[in-house]
Amino acid sequence: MAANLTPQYLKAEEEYRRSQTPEEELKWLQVMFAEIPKHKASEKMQVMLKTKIAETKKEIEAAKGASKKVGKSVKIPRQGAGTCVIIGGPNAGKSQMLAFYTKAKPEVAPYPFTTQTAMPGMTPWKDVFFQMIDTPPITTEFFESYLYGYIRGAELVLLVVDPTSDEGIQQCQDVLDRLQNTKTRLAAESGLDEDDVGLSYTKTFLVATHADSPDFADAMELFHEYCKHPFKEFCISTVDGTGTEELRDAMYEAMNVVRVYTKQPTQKQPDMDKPFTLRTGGTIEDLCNQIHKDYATRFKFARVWGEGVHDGTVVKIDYVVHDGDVVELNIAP
Ligand SMILES: Nc1nc2c(ncn2[C@@H]2O[C@H](COP(=O)(O)OP(=O)(O)O)[C@@H](O)[C@H]2O)c(=O)[nH]1
Ligand SMILES: [Mg+2]
Repeated sequence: MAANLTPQYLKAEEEYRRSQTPEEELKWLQVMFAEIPKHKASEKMQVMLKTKIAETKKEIEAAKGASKKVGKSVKIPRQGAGTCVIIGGPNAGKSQMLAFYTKAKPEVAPYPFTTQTAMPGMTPWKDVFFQMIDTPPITTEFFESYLYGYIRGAELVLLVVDPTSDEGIQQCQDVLDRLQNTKTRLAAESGLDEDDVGLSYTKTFLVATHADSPDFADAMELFHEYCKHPFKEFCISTVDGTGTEELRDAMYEAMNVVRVYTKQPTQKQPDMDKPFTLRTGGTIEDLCNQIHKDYATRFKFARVWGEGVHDGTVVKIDYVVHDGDVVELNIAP
């Protein structure tokens, strides 16, 4: 877009995209509107934001009047460096992936609809963890509407397919069709639609399971013939481990975070086994906010050891941290 968008705007846009309630949406839309540069190039965007704000206010009002919906929406709190949602048709190998990467114990079975509710687990990557969520299958007849919220809120979606099964390829296409015309879509990269801020795209990997099968190569050829998709592709086997570490690295990379190690001014050595994770581009202020709600206001200065600076350099609160930085926060009592 031609408009020069501020980091604050981009951050609000990211939060808006991942909002789970209309109230959250309204809050971030208002920040976006306040932050958008008010000039000719952004006029269309300003109008779109105003309309969206009005619509969202109406939606909130309407919801107040109506009695509370009782769906079996399962709210899963975000944990760790980021979230990766596993979706796909029946029997694609979704639950087995969760069981492989995490300590969660989902039911794994060679018949469909074994998984009826979403289940989270934490997967390790070096010294941090990120979250993975297994979900019920998506078919032409069956779709849990809370999945929209999970997909929007996630850093990454894994669309899982078993290309070696008779129905696997069609079932994967069914999932793609199902999300095709909704406001929550799968894409090669996350973002909002340039012409409609209500339309969100979540970064997706296509994950083909059963790479241990002797039929796998032929099956993939057939898959590519029938199923066109724009996603980065991974071939894995949760039986012999093929491709699983490459996928783990790529999942972590998609979380788009940096690790920061903190130390107290009185400490000689930092806490090297418990890093904080901040979104790439995050600042000392973001770190303060993660640790304590009034650290940012009591902040005096920080010292940083790491890639971007000489050891122990004194920095201000807007310093952008790098992966692996050690930060000593000096906070007023
Ligand atoms: N050989 C092989 N079998 C797998 C693989 N992934 C899953 N399976 C099997 O495929 C069946 C369906 O797996 P499951 O994870 O329950 O599928 P879901 O319905 O997508 O959750 C189970 O019998 C799994 O053991 C894999 O990579 N290789
Ligand atoms: Mg399952």
